[in-house]
Amino acid sequence: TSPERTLVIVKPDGVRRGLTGEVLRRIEAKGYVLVGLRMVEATQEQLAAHYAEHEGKPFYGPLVEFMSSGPVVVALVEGHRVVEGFRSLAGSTEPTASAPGTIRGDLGRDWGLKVQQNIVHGSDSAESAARETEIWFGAGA
Ligand code: YYY
Ligand code: MG
Repeated sequence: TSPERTLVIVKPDGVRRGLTGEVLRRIEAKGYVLVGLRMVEATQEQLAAHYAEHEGKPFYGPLVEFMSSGPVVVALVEGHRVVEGFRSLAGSTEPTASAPGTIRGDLGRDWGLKVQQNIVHGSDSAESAARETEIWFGAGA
């Protein structure tokens, strides 16, 4: 079987704060391989598809607005158990509660806003990764 892949997004807060290189550095330092990389202004269609599971939740509107607030950097990352591995590198959803050593724990904090600006997204399963890869890189990536 081919190595597992995950879909990583450096969110607008991460790009604005100049943390894109730091996030990619941590991915590469862990030994994962970047197999796709692009900077984009996310469309409403991409965000609606990407966050379909959260539609109707109180943070959904602020989340889509935040994700549209500037460019994002989308990376396709490959490696054995990389889905679980990148979630571990990223830390938990709330930056304040994320363990030091993780991206969100080291670099993120709670800003008292309606939505967690937590620097990165990482797919939560191989199935999600395949679905998200098509959204951001198109079919056949
Ligand atoms: O996978 P992960 O990003 O850690 O969290 P999800 O539960 O998938 O939520 C996606 C995204 O939504 C999260 O990164 C921040 C935001 N969010 C929020 O602002 N407040 C919540 N209570 C839950 C999620
Ligand atoms: Mg998620």
